[in-house]
Amino acid sequence: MTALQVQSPVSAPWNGSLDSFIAWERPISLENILCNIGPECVDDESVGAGIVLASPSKVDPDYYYTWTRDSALVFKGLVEIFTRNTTTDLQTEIHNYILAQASLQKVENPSGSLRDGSGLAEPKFHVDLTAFTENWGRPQRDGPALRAIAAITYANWLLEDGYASLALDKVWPVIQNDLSYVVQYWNNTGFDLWEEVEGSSFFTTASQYRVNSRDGRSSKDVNAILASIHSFDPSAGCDDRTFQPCSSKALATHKILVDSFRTEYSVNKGIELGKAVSIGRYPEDVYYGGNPWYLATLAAAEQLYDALYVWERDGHIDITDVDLAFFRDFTPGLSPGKYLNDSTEFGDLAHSIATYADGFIEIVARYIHHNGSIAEQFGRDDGTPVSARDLTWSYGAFLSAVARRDGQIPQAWLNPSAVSVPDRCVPTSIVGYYEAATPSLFPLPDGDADATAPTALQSPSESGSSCPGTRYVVVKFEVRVTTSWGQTIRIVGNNDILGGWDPTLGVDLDATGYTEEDPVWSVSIVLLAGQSIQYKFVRVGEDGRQVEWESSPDRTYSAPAECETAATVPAAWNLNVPGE
Ligand SMILES: *[C@@H]1O[C@H](CO)[C@@H](O)[C@H](O)[C@H]1NC(C)=O
Ligand SMILES: *[C@@H]1O[C@H](CO)[C@@H](O)[C@H](O)[C@H]1NC(C)=O
Ligand SMILES: *[C@@H]1O[C@H](CO)[C@@H](O)[C@H](O)[C@H]1NC(C)=O
Ligand SMILES: *[C@@H]1O[C@H](CO)[C@@H](O)[C@H](O)[C@H]1NC(C)=O
Ligand SMILES: CC(=O)N[C@H]1CO[C@H](CO)[C@@H](O)[C@@H]1O
Repeated sequence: MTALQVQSPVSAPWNGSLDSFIAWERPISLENILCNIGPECVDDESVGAGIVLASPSKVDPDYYYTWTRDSALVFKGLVEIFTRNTTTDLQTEIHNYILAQASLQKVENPSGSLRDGSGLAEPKFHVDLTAFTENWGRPQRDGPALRAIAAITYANWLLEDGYASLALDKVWPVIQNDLSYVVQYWNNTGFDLWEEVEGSSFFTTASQYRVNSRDGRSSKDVNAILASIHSFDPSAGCDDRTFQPCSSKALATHKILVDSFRTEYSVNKGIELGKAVSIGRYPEDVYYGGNPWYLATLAAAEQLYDALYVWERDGHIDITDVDLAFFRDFTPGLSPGKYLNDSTEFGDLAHSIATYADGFIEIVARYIHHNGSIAEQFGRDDGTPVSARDLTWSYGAFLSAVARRDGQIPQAWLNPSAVSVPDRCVPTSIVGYYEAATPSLFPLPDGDADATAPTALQSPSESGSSCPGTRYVVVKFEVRVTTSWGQTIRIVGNNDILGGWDPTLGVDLDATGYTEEDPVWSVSIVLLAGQSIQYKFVRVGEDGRQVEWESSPDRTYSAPAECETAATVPAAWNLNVPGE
């Protein structure tokens, strides 16, 4: 592998016809993605089945690892391709991916382990599924959410096609851990998707919602466009709260971001407003010289195709003060208002914006390697491919952008009953339920739907529940105990999440509700329906080490086995009344 790949900036396939370019590049992209996934096409036995190499490049840069984020985004796209055309040979790859992720979830790593979910946010692993232990920007909290989205997309297809028991037995155990992670850690800071800045990343939060910064940058970052396209729910219209691709906020952001690159790169020189330009990650980027990225340029197109789909389906474009500047690049003098699909304005805008979107794909067509390979970046001055070759995510970005161009839309994900967001952000957290998923082979699909499927969705028999769907109970443990400043109350007990009686582990309670009159500490923990535990509270000193145990006998608790999904267990320190 050479350093900066010296490749011809002249692209043979580009002859001025976007349709023929797309028809040519689509199978190349799919094949090159599959060639970056173990084991078949990868010329290296150590790459596990279903493991996605970020790139085959081993030096300058060394991307010969598997990232949870990249793998999930790529597989979300492959699952979409499979569910649109189930005769494609992708199902085995999808199964391999789920099994590989089940294994990776269990690998102890520098971010932590599965015991308390902390290890799920480890951003990358070696290709043989061992932990990467060198310094890195970790944890990265978007990984579990994105992996859950990819797995849920496949599980939904299994459910719809009558394979409910496969969804429950093989896919749900992986999803369960990742969703547990999201409900527990969503409000913690972490490293952003570019692995450079620690803080609250919009992309991460948006990915987490689907299931502010202090970094010295302008805040213009293509992660906003990525958040918008990966949160696209065609049933949500142009909803601003979920940053849908056609929402006013997402369109205003699109314009500001794209315009910030107009003056940034020589390749964009002289290209006027309303015409596509090459897009990078963020204007201040210096990585590999700070170049445009293929996946960023493709994302700019994808957002517009998503928007066009919704406008055309709904028959109108609503222009507000917030996104007016975006639309005025195409029709100067336009006013805010609702433009129906029989108006000249609608027709003109739809046409111009489709051309604008195509322009971003044309840029990619011009600057990829002439054999159809897509690297990570292309030179800011001459469009020459730069950095890692055959970046798996670049191919995934190409396939999803051109699918949207064809009107192929993703699954809806918004809960239709979630019609409002709270006025105030409350950093609630629930300690999740984590359990190692046992990878076992998927039975080969024989085309017959599983006849016993519907009953498989009932609770597992070990929970003893007679309520279908009740598998988990959110149990709120409360203890009333006076503490002094700096002290913490922790719950320690006989299972993994409670630290196996190790007082340095266990789960800290929260003093948000603590007052002098009612000194209450509490924490919500997910237990299995019917699960029994033994536990005690400990008071941890200001130094974090000194531990004072309750003097009363061990407490015991059994979560409801029947139909409840929530329970509260109040207690007083050192007062364990049996049967309470
Ligand atoms: C581009 O090439 C394709 C065949 O690869 C051909 O069908 C198409 O007409 C060409 N377009 C132009 C503008 O030459
Ligand atoms: C589905 O995929 C198969 C195999 O790749 C292909 O031959 C067929 O044309 C595809 N069907 C459609 C409708 O795209
Ligand atoms: C305009 O939108 C409506 C839906 O609101 C749709 O039924 C109609 O077919 C659209 N007309 C055109 C010309 O696309
Ligand atoms: C395309 O060419 C580049 C540069 O020579 C090479 O690294 C890459 O493997 C080629 N891709 C394919 C699919 O042949
Ligand atoms: C990282 C993160 O999102 N932190 C937020 C947790 O919730 C509070 C609101 O109560 C925010 O202020 C933090 O920014």
